[in-house]
Amino acid sequence: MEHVTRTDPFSFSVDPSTGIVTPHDNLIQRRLSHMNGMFMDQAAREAMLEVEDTLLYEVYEVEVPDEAGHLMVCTSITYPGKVGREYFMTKGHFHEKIQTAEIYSCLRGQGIMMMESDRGDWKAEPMTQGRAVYVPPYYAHRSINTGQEPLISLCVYPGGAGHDYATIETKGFRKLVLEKNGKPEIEDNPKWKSRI
Ligand code: S6P
Ligand code: ZN
Repeated sequence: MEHVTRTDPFSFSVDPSTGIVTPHDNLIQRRLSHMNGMFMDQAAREAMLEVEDTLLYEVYEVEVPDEAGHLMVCTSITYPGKVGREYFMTKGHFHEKIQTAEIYSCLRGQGIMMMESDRGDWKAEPMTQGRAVYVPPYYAHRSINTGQEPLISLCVYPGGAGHDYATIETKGFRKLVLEKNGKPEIEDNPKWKSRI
């Protein structure tokens, strides 16, 4: 893959049916094996892993300087499926510079953006084609695919924002999205630990 750092004006294409960005510089692929302890039903995850290390989500990144003033841009593609009753989702993170926001513009699919602030406030917003979600500063964010097709968004966030995965890995989100009677339902995470 061509590896460049772009400082001149440029354009790129985004295929709304696959989320593939052309040209892109990095492709991140997260599989079930990368999500240790993140799904509620550990036994269901282990049983799935014995059969296949399923691809849960991908991120196509366009490389621009990771510094204030630039805008980081990527697509986020979460595939449909469940681990036990819990829908496939991203790890979720705070930005390392916690005061930085992000926009997710949904291009395809159905899902929920779960957001939770460092103070424990939370909000779930619908993700569907043609709808955008504003993730404010101080909010961790996770995309959850509750539909039957890939959930695809174009994400834009400030250069230098960085990613803090460790907080969510150790404390979790306060709320989970689980299937109940064939529909997504928001439930308390029994393992959630307050950050305050
Ligand atoms: C980056 C932005 C997205 C996510 C992507 C994967 O700030 O929020 O591009 O990186 O949705 O999620 P995660 O939690 O594994 O980075
Ligand atoms: Zn982010």
